[in-house]
Amino acid sequence: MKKKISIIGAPMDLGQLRRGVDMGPSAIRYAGIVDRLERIGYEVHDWGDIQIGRPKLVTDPKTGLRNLEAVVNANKRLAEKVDEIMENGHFPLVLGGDHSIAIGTLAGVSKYYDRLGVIWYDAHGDLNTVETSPSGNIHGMPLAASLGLGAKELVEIGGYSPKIKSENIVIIGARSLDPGEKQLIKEKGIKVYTMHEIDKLGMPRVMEETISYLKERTDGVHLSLDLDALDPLFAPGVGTPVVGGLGYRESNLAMEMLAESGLITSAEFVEVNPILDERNKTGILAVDLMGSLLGEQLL
Ligand code: 6HN
Ligand code: MN
Ligand code: MN
Ligand code: MN
Repeated sequence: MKKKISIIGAPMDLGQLRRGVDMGPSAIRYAGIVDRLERIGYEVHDWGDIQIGRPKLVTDPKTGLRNLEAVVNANKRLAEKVDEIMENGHFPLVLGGDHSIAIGTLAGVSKYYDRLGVIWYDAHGDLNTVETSPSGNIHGMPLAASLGLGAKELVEIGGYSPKIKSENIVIIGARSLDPGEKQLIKEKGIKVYTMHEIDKLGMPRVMEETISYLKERTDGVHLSLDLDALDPLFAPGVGTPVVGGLGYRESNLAMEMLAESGLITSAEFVEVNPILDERNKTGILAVDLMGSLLGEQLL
């Protein structure tokens, strides 16, 4: 893993309906991310936040898509910043914001790899398109958009498509998939560890399999971690909580195994909503997970 980390905040809340997730980057900073990474031994550069603005909330009457233009513009800015971080040879660590920002992160990262892998650690698949979305919320679409599916404006962010291939994705923690997402997963043969497989196999086996699967087929791996992958008991500060989720130690172990593997080349932590949180519990959890991912040792 690289010795220099660049942090960029994407205070985006336009990809869904619960206000407050725009404060996620602040909550994560106040939970001490910079100190934490410096103590591990990294040189940490905090690039601050990209501008989102305060546009009027809109829903397209034809497609049902919410705040498309604003989400596209912010993701273009994020993609440029992440690209610049990559150009400097630093490890990009993106703080969300709702999960729609993954489109911009991947647009910035993916052109540096021929075969970028993605670990999507999430209760959801985020594989909806205009046709399949039950909500019109773009935070339910970033993985589809990165595969080249869905609204053209989302797919073309960064000026190229697709950013990733379906065979280079591993989804971990899924327990709330919409009918169209299930169909797409089957059609494309996307590798998914739902809670059922995780319960049965245990996290160590799931991570061993994930790591060897991605190691043999990719030349870089992005971790997109949605805090709602964890059970709401541990991560109450998220906009779309789903019961029956991943545990605290289970998730730290997953991160520690990724650290040992040396596989991860960029990461984002999304959906921390301080308004819904309990005393920054979810922000602090995010920082714990980042520490584990980036090689913090218990002894
Ligand atoms: N997330 N599948 C639902 C939708 O509206 O498309 C929920 C999406 C949640 C997205 O948590 O990042
Ligand atoms: Mn998500
Ligand atoms: Mn690429
Ligand atoms: Mn989610």
